[in-house]
Amino acid sequence: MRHGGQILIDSLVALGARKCFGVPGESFLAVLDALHDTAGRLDFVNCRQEGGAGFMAAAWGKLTGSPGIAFVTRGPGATNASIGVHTAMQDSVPMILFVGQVGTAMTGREAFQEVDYRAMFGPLAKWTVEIDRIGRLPELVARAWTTATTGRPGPVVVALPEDMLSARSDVAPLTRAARIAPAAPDPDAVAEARRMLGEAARPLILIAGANWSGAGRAALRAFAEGSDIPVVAAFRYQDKIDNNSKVFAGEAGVGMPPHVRALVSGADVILALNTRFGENVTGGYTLLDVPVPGQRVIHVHASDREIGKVYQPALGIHAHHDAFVRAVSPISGGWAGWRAEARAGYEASLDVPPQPSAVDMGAVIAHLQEVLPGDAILTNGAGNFSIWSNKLFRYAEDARLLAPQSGAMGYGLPAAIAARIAYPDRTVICVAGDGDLQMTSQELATAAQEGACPVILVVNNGTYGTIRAHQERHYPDRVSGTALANPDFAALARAHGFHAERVAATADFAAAFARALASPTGGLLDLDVSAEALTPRQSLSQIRQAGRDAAKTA
Ligand SMILES: Cc1ncc(C[n+]2csc(CCOP(=O)(O)OP(=O)(O)O)c2C)c(N)n1
Ligand SMILES: [Mg+2]
Repeated sequence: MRHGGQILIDSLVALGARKCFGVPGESFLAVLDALHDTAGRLDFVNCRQEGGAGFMAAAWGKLTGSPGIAFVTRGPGATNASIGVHTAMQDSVPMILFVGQVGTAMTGREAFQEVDYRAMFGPLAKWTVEIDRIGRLPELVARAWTTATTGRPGPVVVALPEDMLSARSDVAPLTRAARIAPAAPDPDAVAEARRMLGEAARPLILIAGANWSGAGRAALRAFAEGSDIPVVAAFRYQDKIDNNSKVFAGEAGVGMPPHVRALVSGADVILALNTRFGENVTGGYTLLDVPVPGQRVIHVHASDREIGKVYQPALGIHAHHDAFVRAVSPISGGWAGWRAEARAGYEASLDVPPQPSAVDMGAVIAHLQEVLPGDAILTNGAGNFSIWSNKLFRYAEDARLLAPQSGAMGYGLPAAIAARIAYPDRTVICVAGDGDLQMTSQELATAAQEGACPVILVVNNGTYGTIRAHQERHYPDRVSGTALANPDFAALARAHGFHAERVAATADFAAAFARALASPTGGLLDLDVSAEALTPRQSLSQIRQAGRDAAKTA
């Protein structure tokens, strides 16, 4: 006989879970008890806030392809963790959030910290379940795992009433994970896709999603390069193809560069691989018409629920993108000129003028590009600062970007910690805004406790700059609710054992970065960046002036 906590934890070990993230709660003591016996096989990472734990689990899922596991307590823990669930959903990455629940004898009375999780997480998660019979624990945990990882991957929430964990049962835990071969495309559909692409004058490949295998990425590159078709990556998925490839043409995300807009709207056939047609990739649903775009879209997706969700494709192929790119052979369409023009647009977009700032982020990114190892992992949350590491850093074959499609501030630091835990030998750089970092800066303590400290670059401009920019554009000269009086970030990091420095001039960055990188206890560099340098090509004053001009003509 085992208690429910043991049945659950033994099952997760059998499924392949190695780490779980969370904040303890009295609602899942039996789980913590079971984890006492799995040290070194399945470890609990003690976080400081469930939002951090949720982000770590979402980032783990994105980076490893295996569900990121989080355990949080009922009510307050669940509500804190919900940001991770939302982010995993928008990112389409596998995650399982286990939440405590009141005992089944008192369900529905609004008992202490009770929440109806099916109602709460219904629209946030891919699936939510509450276990109400201990004998069904293995069945439902297995289903949670396969649901999180198949089709369009996503977050699953599993609620665990206290008595489901404390009761004992002789039900056998899971002993292995299901083996599921990815859906392969119908050969006729592959031939049809080749024929449609062959007829195109301006074909484009649009890639998205985290769940690409190494073989899939190699096949994608071989197909695109062999056919001379430009590749655009959806918002924050530019790390899925070597940015040095002659076919890579940029990112269709927030602040989409004009050459990418022109590519998406000007293409006549778009091969969309694993793409969820969200607001950002479509330029607010303007670059492709809803529901039938002028471009002929070939939409390849492993989930039937994504095909035709927004756009009616000219050809929908219900198959895994990895399997599709392995099945399709290159086409000679005479597109070298079109492809070269797309590439030239991307390369020109990397050229930025010197910035009006003590520390010039253009120079910082150029330095990172020079010194970071090829398999570095970069992370960020949300804010204008992310333009630098998202749009202006070139991701080589093995480099990875962990950045939330949900636009959630605070993701960067927890994601960097998860990355350091998943890959202790890789260099992990968190690029954070001053506002962004303070959403989850308490996780500095988690990093230190785990010995999983990244290097953090704080783009410190003393403002919620993104919102300030919108403010000046729409309500010029009326700054409201966007100024930040910040703590001494270097002192804060030092208090957690990090090596930390304030960098007040561009010329000091290289040496400071070398010291931060060399520190075994992680590093934080507080960069003196002017609010004037809010975007690479338009200063805050210019944004304000444009706002004033618009107000005058309105
Ligand atoms: C959790 C969350 N809250 C609020 C927002 C709205 N928001 C988007 S960017 C931003 C400001 C970011 O400030 P900072 O991190 O300092 O970056 P900056 O724009 O100054 O570069 C805010 C408040 C958000 N995206 N996520
Ligand atoms: Mg800021």
